[in-house]
Amino acid sequence: MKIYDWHIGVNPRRLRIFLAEKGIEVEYVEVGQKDRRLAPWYIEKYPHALVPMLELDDGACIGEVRAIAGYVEELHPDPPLLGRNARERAIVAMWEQRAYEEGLLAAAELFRNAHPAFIDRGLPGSADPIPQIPALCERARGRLGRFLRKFDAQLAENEFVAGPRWTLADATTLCAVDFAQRSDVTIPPECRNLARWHETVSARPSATA
Ligand SMILES: N[C@@H](CCC(=O)N[C@@H](CS)C(=O)NCC(=O)O)C(=O)O
Repeated sequence: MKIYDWHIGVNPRRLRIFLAEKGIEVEYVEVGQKDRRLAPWYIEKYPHALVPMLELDDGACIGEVRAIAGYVEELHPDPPLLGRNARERAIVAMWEQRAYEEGLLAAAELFRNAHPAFIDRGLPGSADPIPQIPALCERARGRLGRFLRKFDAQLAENEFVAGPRWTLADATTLCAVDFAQRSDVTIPPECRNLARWHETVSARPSATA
């Protein structure tokens, strides 16, 4: 099995962090180009035109970080990174989805509607040109502010995002916070719980995967 990767992409990083925490070594194939586009041969092979993508030895192509993580967790249950029982799995899924929708997608909205390299690629995964909408940047900043404060409150009560153990929800939240920083949205000084958590998870070897 191999993973099609884009070293600068936030979702590929989300998966690499998860796999590093699992302690699994996988073959990576870089499909990003210098012009910040995916290689044409990859888009032909995988018309969803998104990374990361896991290709199994039988040729099946599995996209979406959550789907790939679920597949890996089933084959390699230790350490459990999606929850150890039904209750924990529900809580991890809930916070992971919030981190994705409220954090990572908001950071992507800000980045993609502002960066000159994405002038006609306001959304990923489409062969059709999608113009940027600069007005979305302001809305995205508001979304990110609410995300950072919500997760700060959650981390006041919990060591990690979904409870006492590191899970995929931490990988997604870390990627969202770091991605927001690329657009100069930083952790507000009053969000001390989030800052404490960010320092801890950033120091884990997986953070540089
Ligand atoms: N929902 C997908 C999101 C994947 C995604 O948006 N990937 C971005 C990189 S972070 C991408 O492939 N972009 C291609 C492009 O911008 O052309 C997942 O969870 O894997």
